[in-house]
Amino acid sequence: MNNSGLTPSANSSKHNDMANAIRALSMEAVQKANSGHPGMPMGMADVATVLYSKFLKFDPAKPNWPDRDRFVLSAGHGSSLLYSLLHLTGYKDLTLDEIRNFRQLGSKTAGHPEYGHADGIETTTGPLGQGLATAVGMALAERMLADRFDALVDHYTYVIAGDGCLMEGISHEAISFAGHLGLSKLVLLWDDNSISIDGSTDLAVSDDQGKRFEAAGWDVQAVDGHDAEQIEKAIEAARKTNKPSMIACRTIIGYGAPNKQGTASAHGAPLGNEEIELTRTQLKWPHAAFDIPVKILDCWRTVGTKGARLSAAWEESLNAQSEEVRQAFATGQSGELPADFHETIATYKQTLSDTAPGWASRKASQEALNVINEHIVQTVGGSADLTGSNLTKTSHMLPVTPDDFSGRYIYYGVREFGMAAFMNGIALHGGFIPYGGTFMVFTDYARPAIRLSALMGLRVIYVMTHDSIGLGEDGPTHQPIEHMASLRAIPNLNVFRPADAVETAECWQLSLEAKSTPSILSLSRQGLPLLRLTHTDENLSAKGGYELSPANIDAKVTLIATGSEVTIAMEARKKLESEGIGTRVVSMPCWELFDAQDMSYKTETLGPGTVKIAVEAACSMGWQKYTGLDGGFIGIDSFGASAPAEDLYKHFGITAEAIVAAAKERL
Ligand SMILES: Cc1ncc(C[n+]2csc(CCOP(=O)(O)OP(=O)(O)O)c2C)c(N)n1
Ligand SMILES: [Mg+2]
Repeated sequence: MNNSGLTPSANSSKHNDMANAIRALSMEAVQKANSGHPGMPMGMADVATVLYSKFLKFDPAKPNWPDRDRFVLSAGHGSSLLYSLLHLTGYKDLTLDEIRNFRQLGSKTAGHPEYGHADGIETTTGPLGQGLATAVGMALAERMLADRFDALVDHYTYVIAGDGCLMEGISHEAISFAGHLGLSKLVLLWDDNSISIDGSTDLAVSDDQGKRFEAAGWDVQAVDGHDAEQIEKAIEAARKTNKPSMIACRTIIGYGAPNKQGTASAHGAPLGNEEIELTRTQLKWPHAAFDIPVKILDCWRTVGTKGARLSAAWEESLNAQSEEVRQAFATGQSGELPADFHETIATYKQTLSDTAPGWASRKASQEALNVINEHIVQTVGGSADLTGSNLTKTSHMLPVTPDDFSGRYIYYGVREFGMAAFMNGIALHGGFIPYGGTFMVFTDYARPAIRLSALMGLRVIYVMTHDSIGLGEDGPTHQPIEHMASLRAIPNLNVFRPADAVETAECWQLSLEAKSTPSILSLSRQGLPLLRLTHTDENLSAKGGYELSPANIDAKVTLIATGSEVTIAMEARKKLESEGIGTRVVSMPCWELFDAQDMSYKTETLGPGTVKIAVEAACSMGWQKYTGLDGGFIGIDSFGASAPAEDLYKHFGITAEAIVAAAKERL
């Protein structure tokens, strides 16, 4: 079977048995589900066996032990590799029944690894390349937390990535950023099998991956990915370098399946019963399906129990810390906010209502952050090269640099997708609350990772400024139109568009309090007058929408607006009321929170029996759920244009006059 010159027989029989247990479980689970990817787990079984048995620091009995090594299966289609490892090493969640139930409804063994379904799954993977970028975020968080708690944090981040992960554009952002920061405790094991779905990778790619990584500042090695000794030596060396490490593991996809190995046919389909029998013979694995002989299972369980000693030692070092240090560490891990956080924001809101600043909401965000970052030490800010525009950096924040990880501000560079995935990794790692900014229009560049923040239920806060044609001269490439609607379409994502400085503070509070929901803060470039002149301690944005201004006379019209257009709605209200048409204004900073209110609150707030006009400098999609088919919409359903903001608002008809006309038309 050494059709590529590999010498697996040189491995110890114990190693071969352990690796074959992974191969067997993986091919059998895929066969039983009649779907899945046997090739990658079978090809990487030797590498995974060496990694888990010789290096990975983990304790299945304490799966969330903060100082465990992180293992990320970036090639998420190979999920059965991870499930096999978790089962074999003794994670309680991953019973043999779960393996048998691979890919079935309600099982913990979904088609791709899903964060939160079972202990030991450190992140959701499947969208290729993102796992690698998420792992970079984890490795960065490790360095930063180690800087703060050096006696308590010292672990590695290991990634298995395939050809697909390395072809994806985000791999460039991830590799480049990790190399720049010198994340030396990041070890990437590349499943170098030269096969992807369409066939040989040389159909589409001819990069010299080693040179590519080297150019980005990584240490690079290459090994026979079926030779346990070579793998072990390479990982050993990788752990010692002062650079992130990539080990190209030359493997045969579907290793052991005589007719399918080394070909794309092993990638993503069951091998078939006949081929499975031939594989058993070839691997000298005579055991029945899902039967792991006790002796081999024992070897694996011994690997699993080794970690207990390490996690206990870690507990001891935790207990040896001062009460203050333990408390600080625990707070970071729990992600709880200070008990007086609401009060702090309320006090700050009072000063806003008193002084009525006319800040752009991006500026209001920075001012809120001045209060927040002072109060919550876990926040870590950043921007994708738009710090001065996003206003994400507060005065006392020092940058994170390759030589100093004590800072709280990350210059992510022009890497929006990377930034979002790194923030997912930081949030998953624990100890920090990441927020990061770019222009709202470039949520498109970050979207796949925003989607995973939402799917995983992570507290990641996206500070998205320049949120409409109100940004002016930069023109239509920079002016978001469909972005609010497209982001609102993502489940479990709170999309906030605050109207003034008070609402901005409230939306920041809500973003931080939402421990399992990411948030988008959609913020204006242009100045906005303060509308909330009467202070209340209550966070009015918490209900998503509320009556900002009642009608002075019998209400005939309800204007529902968000962000910068609330000001315009307030102007229109004044005009309508001066003509004897009672008009209410509802500010709606967050659809998702409004939708979660009870029906009577929603109906009442939307003004039953009144003419409803929605106002938002974005596309109309979705607004009819509040206005009804007979309601009106003032916004923009085309691309914008390059001109001063004021001219654009007039040109596209987002004006108080247009609102008045739309209301009157319907009365
Ligand atoms: C972003 C993204 N694009 C496409 C896919 C579909 N897909 C799953 S695996 C795969 C090929 C991956 O090739 P490789 O990483 O070499 O895996 P191998 O075939 O070696 O297991 C593709 C295109 C995906 N999961 N994610
Ligand atoms: Mg491949």
